[in-house]
Amino acid sequence: MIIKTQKEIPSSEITDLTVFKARRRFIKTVLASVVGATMPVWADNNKSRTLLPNNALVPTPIELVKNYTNYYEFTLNKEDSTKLAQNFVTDPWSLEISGEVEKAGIYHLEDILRQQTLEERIYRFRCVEAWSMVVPWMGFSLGNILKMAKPLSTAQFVKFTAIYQPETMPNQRNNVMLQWPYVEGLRIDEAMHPLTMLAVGMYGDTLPKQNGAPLRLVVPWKYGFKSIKAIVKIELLKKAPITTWNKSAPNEYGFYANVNPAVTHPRWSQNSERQLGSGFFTARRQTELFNGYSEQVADLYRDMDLRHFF
Ligand SMILES: Nc1nc2c(c(=O)[nH]1)N[C@H]1C(S)=C(S)[C@@H](COP(=O)(O)O)O[C@H]1N2
Ligand SMILES: [Mo]
Repeated sequence: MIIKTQKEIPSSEITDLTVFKARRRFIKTVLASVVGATMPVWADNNKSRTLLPNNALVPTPIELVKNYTNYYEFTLNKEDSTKLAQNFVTDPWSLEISGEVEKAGIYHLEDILRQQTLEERIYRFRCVEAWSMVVPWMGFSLGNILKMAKPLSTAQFVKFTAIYQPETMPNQRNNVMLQWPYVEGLRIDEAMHPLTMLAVGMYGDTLPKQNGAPLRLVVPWKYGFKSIKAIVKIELLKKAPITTWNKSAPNEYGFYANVNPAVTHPRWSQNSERQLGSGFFTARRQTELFNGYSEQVADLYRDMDLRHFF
């Protein structure tokens, strides 16, 4: 199935983000591994861009980002998923897009990638457990592929479902920890927001398996658990989906999960965060409302009580 080439984000929508042309190397490395080496479309595609916020974020060292992950299908231990995820099968991979859309379909990841302009975006990433990092992701706006499916006016929410692969995922096999598969959701305007991306790479390379290969969501103004890994299905819905963490502990994990220092989690103050890679004696960072992306996203919530809709 062929997806129409998407337009780049109009610059009016990324006002305070500076656009840079990314190095060619990014596309080549990512696509050689994701799509296979014989993809002339990509070799000649030099449209990849870097979106850098003005304050020029410094990425967290890659070794930390790769070896300190939350991937509960494999383990509760942040170090062990690096090894445990290596048997996980990511190729071939298809993505179903269905629900309240005109054009539902099942797409090979390769076909999707062939039609997308990959961008590098350096985003802050804040886990609800009060640690944070800065990651240079490679990917494209989620809105690009939602528009391609032509959402109906009845599409109010988006549900994301991660893969169910119990052969390689111990906690699925043993049916422990959470209800599987992992499910997340966004409101349609959040999903269409230009900051919301689907990532296929990071640090100029393919996404490591433990970081959510081959396709994950990244929503930089929300707590990390919203950024679901290993997505196989995206459904547009009339009503809010039931999501994994919200269902498992509704008093702790709201559907919105916007980063907000004023809304305290029962087990963690959300006032400040430990920055991965900073020295032991370095001061914690003061957590910012919407993880520092207020200017871009505050409008989405202008009439909402964020304490109630946490
Ligand atoms: N499928 C799936 N997606 C997931 C998770 C998970 O356990 N399974 N963990 C979430 C949590 S709690 C966080 S903080 C981020 C972690 O992303 P990272 O491991 O790449 O840092 O992924 C999120 N996405
Ligand atoms: Mo998290």
